Amino acid sequence: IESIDFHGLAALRLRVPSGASAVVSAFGAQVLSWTTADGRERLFLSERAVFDGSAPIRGGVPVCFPQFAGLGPLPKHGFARTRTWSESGRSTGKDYAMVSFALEDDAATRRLWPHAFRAEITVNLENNRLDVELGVDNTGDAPLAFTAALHSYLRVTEVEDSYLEGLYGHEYRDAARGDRIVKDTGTRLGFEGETDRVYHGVRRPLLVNAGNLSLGLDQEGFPDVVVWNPWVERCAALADMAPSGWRHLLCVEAAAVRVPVTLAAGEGWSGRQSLVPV
Ligand code: TA6
Repeated sequence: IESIDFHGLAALRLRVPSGASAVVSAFGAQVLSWTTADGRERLFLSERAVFDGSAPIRGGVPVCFPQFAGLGPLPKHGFARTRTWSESGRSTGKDYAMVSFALEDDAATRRLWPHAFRAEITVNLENNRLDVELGVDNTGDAPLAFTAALHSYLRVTEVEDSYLEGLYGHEYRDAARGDRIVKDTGTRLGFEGETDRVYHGVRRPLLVNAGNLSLGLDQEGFPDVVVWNPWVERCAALADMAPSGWRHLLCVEAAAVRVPVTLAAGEGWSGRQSLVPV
């Protein structure tokens, strides 16, 4: 584990013996790169991403907390992705490298969200997998509720040639089509236009079929899966995306969206997303 400067941001680079590596910035506690042992970058990071702290970083694994999207009064996707977190632990072993970053409430977070909390992101890199875990503790004396997501931007060669498998039979809320509730009846989900869905109650592992960038995904604690691609027009409207950026990303997010997580005073919760090359 070494400290590096990543586009002007303080970050840590994790390496393991297989040659796999990952970069995590303190800003947002965000994984910004994950290269597998075969030398392939597996995460999408926009070539126009902003790294000066004035905006969330477009790509990698942004942490959405304590609010997913615009589902409440907070800034979109909450404040965790635009705050600088503090390193709270690191360890390495024969075949893993792990770092944690923590964020606690302060005057600025309490102005937006009147709760005492401690959130922690733990990134564990192994020879052939990456695990990202979000832990949240209610450190106050009243209950709190939040929604959250690990908004992973997976790199794909061509999204139009990619498929997502494992969502058959699940219900989803289709945010790209008026928030309709739909039941998925296809064995694999292909991409032919703007896609913005929240799948509920997903307990099976998923497979992103993307040629030599294919990945298995698994999650624990997070009940929902969000699938997002902005496609041509929405991508063009995003200042921090190149016009063709949409082609090379597929967001598959481990999320707690439909039912907010409620924590009594002193209670904790955690959710994890695991990415495994196949
Ligand atoms: O996770 C999907 C989503 O909520 C979409 O609706 C889309 O807006 C995306 O996140 C990106 O949001 P951002 O604020 O990062 O532009």
